[in-house]
Amino acid sequence: MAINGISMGTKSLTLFLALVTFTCLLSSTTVEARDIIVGDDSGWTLNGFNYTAWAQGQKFAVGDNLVFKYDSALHDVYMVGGIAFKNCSTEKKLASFNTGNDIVPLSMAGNMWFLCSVSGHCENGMKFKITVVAAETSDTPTESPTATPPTTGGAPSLSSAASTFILLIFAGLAISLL
Ligand SMILES: [Cu+2]
Repeated sequence: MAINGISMGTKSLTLFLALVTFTCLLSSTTVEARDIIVGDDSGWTLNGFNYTAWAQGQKFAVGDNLVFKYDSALHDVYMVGGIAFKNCSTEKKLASFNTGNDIVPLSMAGNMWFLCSVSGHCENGMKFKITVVAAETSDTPTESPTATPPTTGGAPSLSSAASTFILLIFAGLAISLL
């Protein structure tokens, strides 16, 4: 009787630990911030690199960092709005950087536009738009022309619902074994 009780307790404990481990794995794999180097090995430069195509081939999520690597004597980085972007205008900049190794955190979902303010550089390709999606989603970004950052409600609640579901399965399993 006593031995039986101990073995049952151990079984429950094992299940509990398995549940905790699983939950930790679940949360650690879904949130993974990355440093995305603009232009990959080319960096941020005026050499005919197609930044528009580059940006379209990337996935940008909240929590990632955009890293601009360039010669600060030759280029800079301006963050602008959609209309300014079209016109290569820097009059209404939202932010600007010029260290040559600029790290721009992608802190919210929505569109972001970047360009180089040096005369002629934007017109010659040093510009690109990105669409930042909420973390933990693998959906394709919505093509909204205006920057209307969606609230980050959908994905995390879906993930937590999944965790709850898994928790319930484990709980049911533990009870059935008792
Ligand atoms: Cu430039």
